[in-house]
Amino acid sequence: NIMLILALAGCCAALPAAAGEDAPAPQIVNVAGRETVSLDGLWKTIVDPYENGYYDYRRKPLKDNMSYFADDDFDKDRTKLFEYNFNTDRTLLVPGDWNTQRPQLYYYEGTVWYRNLFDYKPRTDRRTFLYFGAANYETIVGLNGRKIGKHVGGYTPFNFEITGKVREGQNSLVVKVDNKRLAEGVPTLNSDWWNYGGLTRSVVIVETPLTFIRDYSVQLKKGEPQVIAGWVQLDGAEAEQTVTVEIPELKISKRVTTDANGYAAFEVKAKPVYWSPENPKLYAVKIAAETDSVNDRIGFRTIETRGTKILLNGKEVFCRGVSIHEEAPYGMSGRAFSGEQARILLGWAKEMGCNFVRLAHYPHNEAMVRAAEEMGLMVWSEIPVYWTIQWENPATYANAEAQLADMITRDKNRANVVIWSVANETPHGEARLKFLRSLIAKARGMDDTRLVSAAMEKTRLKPDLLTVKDDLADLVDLISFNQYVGWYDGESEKCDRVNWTFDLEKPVFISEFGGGAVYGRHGGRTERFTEEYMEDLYERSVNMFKRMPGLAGTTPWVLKDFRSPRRQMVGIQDDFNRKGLVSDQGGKKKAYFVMQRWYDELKEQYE
Ligand code: GCB
Repeated sequence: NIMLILALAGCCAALPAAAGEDAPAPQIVNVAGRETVSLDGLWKTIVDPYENGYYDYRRKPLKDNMSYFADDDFDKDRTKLFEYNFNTDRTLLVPGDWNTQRPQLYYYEGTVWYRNLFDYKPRTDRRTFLYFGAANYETIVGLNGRKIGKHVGGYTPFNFEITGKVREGQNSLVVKVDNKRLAEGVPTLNSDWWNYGGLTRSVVIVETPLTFIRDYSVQLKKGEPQVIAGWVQLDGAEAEQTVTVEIPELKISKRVTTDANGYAAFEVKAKPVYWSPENPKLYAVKIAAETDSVNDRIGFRTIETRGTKILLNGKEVFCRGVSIHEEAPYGMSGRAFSGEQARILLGWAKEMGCNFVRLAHYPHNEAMVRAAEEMGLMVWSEIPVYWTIQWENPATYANAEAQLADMITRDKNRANVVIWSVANETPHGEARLKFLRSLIAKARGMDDTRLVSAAMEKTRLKPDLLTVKDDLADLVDLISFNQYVGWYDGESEKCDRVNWTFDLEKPVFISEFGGGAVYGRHGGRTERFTEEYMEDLYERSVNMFKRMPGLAGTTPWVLKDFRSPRRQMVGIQDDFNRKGLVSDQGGKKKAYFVMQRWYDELKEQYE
């Protein structure tokens, strides 16, 4: 049947490249602990809203040598027609979002091309990878005129192997970053934070031995706090090697042999001093194979729930937290990426009395998690499954699961990370439950040592009696939910009237509450957007929490005012969600001190 053959041929021609062909290589962990060459700095850029450098005028993808990946220009041969030129175009700093670097890009959602010319000297005894801390949202990478891979998702790291593709002398690295929001994306079209685009985290070249230690897990064994357990994963032809896991301070030197897949698991008895907010103890750990070795600093602790309590190292703990967006402090604004920025943000949390932070609503940069670990802050880490994801779309699920897996892969050795969260304020329903059930299973399958949660929503039983009624609550370890009594739900006095009841025996965790105020704007306690309203709301909220059965933690929304396109009121919001306890310029609002006083009390009570 000729028609059928033609139809099939047509269909196949239109099929995207086989899955996996241009997918990133498996994630390399602890990149900071390896031989790297930074590609950070000023990159040449081309702003390309119509994707002219990628599609022809029939909207068919251009061949590499016709696209901007070719990195040709008019200066090379002035008899040829070129309508782009990286050399004469403008620059952007990497890492960094483009929105806050160039006024014309403030609201921009689309493609920007980045180019970096770098010199390199390949070595026959080394493999070479290109590692991106994150780029928002879809990234297509080209090297020396050829596309080498693609990644989707704005907040997780990815790396491509360029061994044999990177050449001696000058190399042209061209990256197409597109932050268009997509209905099928994770997050989807709608959210409440700025869609910062660009190469938002560092880009580095990672050099490894031919067979190298790609990944490892070194943590306390589930249920056995006197046993350190884990595994090592080699990558390369010499898969079978002797590997030693050394923790000199604990006098541990454990030898294992990797199998034909380069994998070995281990267990060793140990009596570490446990990591805790009061004593964020980390140990120097060295993983040494025959062909490679990696150093890290790793802490050990247990986290579990018993009834309505959260136990850290077997002891009841109240999570005195705050939610944080990954945005730079002091009006530097834009996406945060550095350890310095992390220490300022986390310093405000510490000063408020926190022992915990909720890193909302996506995985933050690794420097943030590591700074929190050193400063004694437990972490709730989440993926951007937010509001209305396409629950029935298998590609959306695969995307969400990949982001979850990459988050866990990157941060599984961080003792301070105690909660993986899979969703925020998602609408009830069968498809959603199935989607989230699979994500939860994935998280537990990869890591059985931590708690799994989701930020759910409240349900009203009677006008003044509230609860959480969500099938998801059965699947997660906490009854964690966002509630805005006194802001979206009534006036602040409502906090005095409502009571809460929960039918599950699990710790209750308020993952969000609060309201907005402009720093320095004053008025009566019932006038919205004044510091007095916000202070009053926080005082009443705290009183309400004191009556809440099983409460084990709170992370008010939010540490700092953050940019959001949903917040348009001029003179008050000016594109900022004003629920920060600290203003975007670093001013502490009155409500900050309400939290500080309460957290001081709680510290006394629990320590
Ligand atoms: C929420 C969301 C958070 C918003 C916040 C708000 O429930 O989880 O992302 O920013 O409310 O301010 O409305």
